This record gives sequence, structure tokens and C-alpha cells, in this order.
Amino acid sequence: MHAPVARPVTCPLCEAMCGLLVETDGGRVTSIRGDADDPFSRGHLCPKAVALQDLHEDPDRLRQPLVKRDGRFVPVSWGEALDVAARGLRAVQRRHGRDAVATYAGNPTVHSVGASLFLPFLLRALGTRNRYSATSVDQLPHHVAAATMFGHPLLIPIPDLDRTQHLVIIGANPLASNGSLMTAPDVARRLKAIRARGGRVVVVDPRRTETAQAADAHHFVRPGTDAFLLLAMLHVVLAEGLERPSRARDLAVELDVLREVAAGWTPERVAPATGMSADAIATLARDFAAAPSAALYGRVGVSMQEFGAVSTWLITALNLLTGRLDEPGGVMFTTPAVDPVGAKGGYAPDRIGRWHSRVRGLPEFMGELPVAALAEEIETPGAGQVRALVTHAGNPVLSTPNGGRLERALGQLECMVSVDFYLNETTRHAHVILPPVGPLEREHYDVVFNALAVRNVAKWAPPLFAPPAGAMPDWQILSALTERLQRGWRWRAIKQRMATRAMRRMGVKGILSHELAKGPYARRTPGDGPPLTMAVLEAQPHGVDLGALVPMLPGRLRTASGKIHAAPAAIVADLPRVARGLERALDAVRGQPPGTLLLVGRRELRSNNSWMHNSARLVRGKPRCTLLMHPRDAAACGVADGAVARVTSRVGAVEAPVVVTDAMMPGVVSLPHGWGHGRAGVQLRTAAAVPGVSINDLTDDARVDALCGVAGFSGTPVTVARAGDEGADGPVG
Ligand SMILES: Nc1nc2c(c(=O)[nH]1)N[C@H]1C(S)=C(S)[C@@H](COP(=O)(O)OP(=O)(O)OC[C@H]3O[C@@H](n4cnc5c(=O)[nH]c(N)nc54)[C@H](O)[C@@H]3O)O[C@H]1N2
Ligand SMILES: Nc1nc2c(c(=O)[nH]1)N[C@H]1C(S)=C(S)[C@@H](COP(=O)(O)OP(=O)(O)OC[C@H]3O[C@@H](n4cnc5c(=O)[nH]c(N)nc54)[C@H](O)[C@@H]3O)O[C@H]1N2
Ligand code: SF4
Ligand SMILES: [Mo]
Repeated sequence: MHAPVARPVTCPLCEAMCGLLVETDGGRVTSIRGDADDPFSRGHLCPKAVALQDLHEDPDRLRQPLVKRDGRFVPVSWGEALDVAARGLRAVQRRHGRDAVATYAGNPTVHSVGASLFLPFLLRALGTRNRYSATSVDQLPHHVAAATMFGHPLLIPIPDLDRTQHLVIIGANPLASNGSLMTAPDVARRLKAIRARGGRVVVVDPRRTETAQAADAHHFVRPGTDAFLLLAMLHVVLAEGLERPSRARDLAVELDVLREVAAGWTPERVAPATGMSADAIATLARDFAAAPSAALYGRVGVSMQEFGAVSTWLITALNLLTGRLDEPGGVMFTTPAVDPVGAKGGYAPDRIGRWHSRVRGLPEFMGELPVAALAEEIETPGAGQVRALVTHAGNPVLSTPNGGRLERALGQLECMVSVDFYLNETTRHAHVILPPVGPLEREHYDVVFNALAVRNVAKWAPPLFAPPAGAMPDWQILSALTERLQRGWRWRAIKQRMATRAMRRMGVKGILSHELAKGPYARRTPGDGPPLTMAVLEAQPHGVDLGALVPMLPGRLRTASGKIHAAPAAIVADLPRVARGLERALDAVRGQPPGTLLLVGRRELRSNNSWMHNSARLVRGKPRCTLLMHPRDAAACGVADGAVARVTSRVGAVEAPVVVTDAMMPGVVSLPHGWGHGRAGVQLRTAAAVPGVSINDLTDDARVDALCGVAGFSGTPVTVARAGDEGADGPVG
């Protein structure tokens, strides 16, 4: 008989890193609860945590590699699957050149320590410039601002949530998302604590979100106009002398450029475009600047838009000018035990566009191209055309703009290899699917999210379950594929091959031990605690608290100048485009074509991008893939609450049930992303029964931030009508 045992693990689903206690009996999960002994999450968990059991047990989760033969997937051995994959990719590269193979890395890659350590080797072995990832439908602008201002794309300042007295949240809904670029388990408690200590929380969002309802104040803002709003806030701060001296400010150059930039951007000028009154804008800036401590925080609502990079930069510039950067209660840099920033200058330079996409000329950043360009790179003939694709932990058919077009393009690939444990909307187009073990069958350490957390912490968890015989974690699949691709390389590539082998021999734990020894806690003095080693982490399985964030400047800067660039030239050069954008936005509010509404996305607590809808307990209840509309707009479009609406954009149309609510800003509608599981050939039985539609059958791949190429999801123009009222034009998602 087995006695049940409860072991601490970390939830890998979102950025919050909640500690969980998972009780198992034999090979089965018997319960999942919050780990009260985790020093960071202190017992918190959300409804998704228990769904880890469903994921573990899911009969639809792939456990054996699949190869497509005559249009049907057949299970094969690992050796055969890896051989077929490597042969297919090498054949395409031999015939058409290295860039003919594209790669796409999805979001769970960064939640898997093994994958994040070993994917780079595969990318190097492929040596293609057609590298894509979820970054360009997400946080790319944050990396652009961090790299150009501080010298490294991962030097993203994090709100010091537990000490701030004033938090302004622009385009984020942490009560649903559990926080992003702000790892903070139990964000609801932490926001409540701000108010309990006399501080304020202010939300700027085109929807009165869960977070807005729990805040002191909420302002509706017209989607895509945050850059105008932030420029006006900068104007107010400078015109009214609300700057504050600080150590960070003493390290900054180009402050005079900020002054030039802000001239003319008065609240009165931008107010009609943003939908906020000039008074409200000025008050927002004044209150922020006057608070004893404050953090201005923006997330996907401001980064996934046409002025994403400018908006993200302005947020940091405002924090800098008002003395909030690198100060307790403001926005601060982390000191992670395993440091992805590294000792020297950036692993990626601060330049944007060292090369460009072939068809549209979109810029490279950090070695990647914007995924909005992937479909056209596959479709457009000529030298350099993409003819093969490797996806890792990604579902771009549902998560990238105009996913329908990408989906059609995938059908035309000569070879597609997916490392993924579901046969879903994307992987069904693959020729080979290589399924890794599930999250409870692999080790866990958050290399990425510890570098983005509101507190310095570290935690290691060995695999909860031994992987089934023959099964492999991501890192073993990736290194096995890499080694096959390296076979037959000439002597000049020997070094790379040796490096891959050496890393593979070290394994994930060995690499982490090595990195810990190079990290900031390796030589702690006894007063601060023992030097942080793997042995210490193993002895403290609930996690090790390394303290609140501490001021890190100037030591943390990685710019060549050793200074903070308050107004990086590459970003400032984009301001004329922003000015034109304002004129366009002003024209639009004056004479918007009747019936045009602006579409935004949303998340809710029981979702996790596109891939957890196969858990019955997470999809139970009322339909959640609904179109939220203001009563005025619903009336104007002739749709009633509960009716099915047809939503049409330049690129497609979908039908979704309507929820009429004054939580929406008039003129704006909201659909969640990650749905659309009704496609044939998808092996997601639970999800397929509540399929919803994909917002990305409406979003437009032509709408990107021209500066960095991030998808411009926010504010996609759409029309809405009662389903069945219009002629049958365009595809239905
Ligand atoms: N439950 C759940 N949690 C998740 C995820 C999930 O899918 N489900 N996904 C995870 C991932 S990958 C990420 S990146 C994070 C994202 O975390 P968040 O950034 O908090 O994401 P959202 O909850 O989508 O909040 C974005 C908000 O921006 C608003 N918005 C849209 N357009 C605009 C605009 O133009 N301006 C402004 N000011 N606001 C706008 C939307 O109305 C929405 O309320 O969440 C993570 N956590
Ligand atoms: N319109 C609109 N579009 C959006 C967003 C939005 O707010 N609005 N949000 C964007 C954001 S922030 C993000 S991050 C992207 C996400 O976009 P993607 O990263 O492309 O997609 P996910 O939905 O995260 O799908 C993850 C895939 O990884 C697989 N998987 C899960 N765990 C593992 C693992 O450990 N190993 C491997 N190999 N596979 C695994 C799942 O089966 C699934 O196929 O979507 C973006 N798209
Ligand atoms: S908030 Fe939920 S999904 Fe995110 S880490 Fe915690 S338990 Fe997991
Ligand atoms: Mo994301």
C-alpha cells in the first residue's frame, strides 16, 4: 500500500510562481493545494493550479511521438520520429538555404527551465534568421525599452508592489492575469494592502476590469492612444516642474531631449483622442508625481499596440523623471540568484533591425523577427521563402494576428516539426509531433520569472513523478534533435557540437548549480545566510526568501556609456509617427465611419492563453468566449444581450454571444483570446465541446508597431451585427 505524500512544487502555468503542495498516491495526484510554507506565495493559488491534475491525467495529452503518413498521424518510436524530423529539416536547408526553416517558440518555453536552457542550441544549429516567438505578440516593447535605456533587454523595472503608496496600472488586469512582468503571487492581497496602508491604486483601461473595480479610480481610455496620454503626462510633469531628483536621474543622459519631446503634447490636445478629459490627464500626472512613493506600470494593453515601444519607454521615462526608478516603493531591478542578465554587456545589442524580414521589411530584435510576418514569409515565393517550421510550446494559429492566414499558410510547408504535448490548432499541421513530459514530470526552477519578481526568491523542485519509461522532457528532445542536425558538420562546427554535448551531460541541475555559483548569492557573508547552492535549495524545498528588491544602480546598467538613456535615439525617431497617429485618432473621433468599433482582448482567471481549455473544471459554467459591448453600441448594432453577433474585421469574421455591459467603454468591444477549438483534426475533446472563436481570426497582421514589429492587437477596427442579418461574406471562425 502507498501512503500519500505531499511534495512542494511550483505552478508553471502563469508568471506568479505559486508554491503548491501536491499530494500523490502511487502514480496519481490525490490533491493540490497552496503551500503555506512557500515564503513568497504563502498558500495562495488560483483555480488553474488544481487543473494541473487534469493536465497530468488528460487522455488527450500526447505521450508518444507522431509522424504524419498519408495525411494521418501514426505513433512511432522516438528514434524514428527524431530521425524523420532532422532529415526533413536538413533536406529543406540543403535545398533552399538555412533561412528556409523558420522557428516559433511559444510562451510555455520560458516556464520550462530545461527548454529555456536548451532551445538556444537548437536555434544555433539551425542557424536561421527566420526566428519567431510569442515575444512579438507580447512583451517585445518592454525589451526594446529596457535594452535601449539600460543596455539589456531583461533589465525591466518591476513595480515594488509591497512598498508602493501609489500604483498606476495602464493596460493590465492582474486580478485576472495574476500579474505579468511583475511576478507577485496573490496580487489581489498585495493590491488591497496598498490601499490598507493609505496608498492608491489607479487603473487606465478601456474596460472597467476586475482590477479597476478593486481600485480607487478607473479611467476609460480609447484603445491604442496610451502613447498620447503618456506624452501629455510627461508634458504636465515637465511644465509644472514635478520632477524629482534621484540617484537614477543623476545617472541619466538625454533629459533635455525629453523636454523637447514633450513640448506641445498638452493634455488639451490629446484629450479628445484618448477619451479622457484634459483635467483627468493632468490630475493623473500630478497625483503620480506627488505621491510619497509611486510606480507607473503598463502591460499587454500598452505593449500590444501600434505605439507599443513608445508607450513602454514613456512609462519608464516618467518613472525616471519623478524619482521612482530604482527606489523602494517605485520600480526596481531584481537580483536573481541565477542571473539571465549576466555580467557583461548585453547578450543582445540594443540595436533594432540588424536585419529585416524579407517580404515586408519588419525589423529584427534580439535575433528574432516579428511573428506578424510569418504567414507572408511562407506564402511569398522567391529566394529565402520559408518552407519548413519548427514550433516549440506554441500555438500561433490561435495566438498571432490573422491566425487564419497563418493556418492556411502552414498547409503549404514541406516540413513542420512541433515539440508539444497536444494535437491542437497549430500542431495538427505538423509532419512530426514530439511530445515532452508534463509539468509534474520534470524539474522546475524559474530562471525567467525570478528575474521579474517583486521580491528576490529562489526555489528548486525535482520532478514530482518520474517520467514514464522512454518519455523525455523538453530539454532532452531539443538536445537530441540538435545533435542529429549537427551530424556530418565539418570541423569548424566542432566547438558548437562539443558545447551541446557538455551541456547535455551536465543536465539541467548541473547547469543551474554552475549558474548559482556565478550568481550574487554565492559568496554571501554568514550574516546574510549561507552561500546559495543547489544543496541549500534542496534543503529548503518550499523556497528561499532572498529579501525585498534593493537599489541596483549603477551596477546593474549594461549600457556601453554606463549611463541611463532617458531618450534613446531609436525610440525618439518614432515620435513623428506618433504625432501622425494622433492626427488620425482625432480625425477618427470626429468622423469615425458609423458602426466602427474598436476591438480589445481580455483574460479571465480560469484561462491560460490557448491551451488549458481541455480541463473540464476550467471550462465549466457559462460560455466565456463572449463579446462584451456597451449598451449604446449594442442598441446601435441591433444586438441584444445573449444574442449571437457577427463580428467582422478587414481579415475575417467570427460569431460570438453578446454580453451587454457598461463595464465597456462606449465604442470598444472585448473578446478573450485563446479560443477557437472547433477546427477539424484537433485532439482536444473537452475543448472542442466548448470551442469558442478565435479573436485572432479578426486581428490584422498588417497592424504592427512599425518601430519593433509587435502585433498591434489593441483597437482592431470591427463592425458588429446580429448573426444572420447580413449577406454571407467572409469566413466564419
Ligand atoms: N488567467 C490567465 N492569466 C494569465 C494568462 C491567461 O491567458 N489567463 N496569460 C499570461 C500571459 S502570457 C500574460 S502576457 C499575462 C498578461 O497579463 P495582463 O497584461 O494583465 O493581461 P490582460 O488581463 O489581458 O490585461 C490587459 C488589459 O489591457 C486592456 N487594454 C486593451 N487594449 C488597451 C489599450 O489600448 N490601452 C490600455 N490602457 N488598455 C488596454 C484590456 O482591456 C485588459 O484589461 O497574463 C498571464 N496570466
Ligand atoms: N489577440 C490576442 N492575441 C494574443 C494575446 C492577447 O492578449 N490577445 N496574448 C498573447 C500572449 S501575451 C502570448 S504569451 C501568446 C501565447 O501564444 P503561444 O505561446 O503561441 O500559445 P499558447 O496558447 O501559450 O500555447 C502553448 C502551447 O504549448 C504547449 N505546451 C504547454 N506546456 C508545454 C511544455 O512544457 N512544453 C512544450 N513543448 N509544449 C508545451 C501547449 O500544448 C500549447 O500548444 O498569445 C498572444 N496572443
Ligand atoms: S496564479 Fe494560478 S496559474 Fe498562476 S502560478 Fe499561481 S496557481 Fe498557477
Ligand atoms: Mo504572454
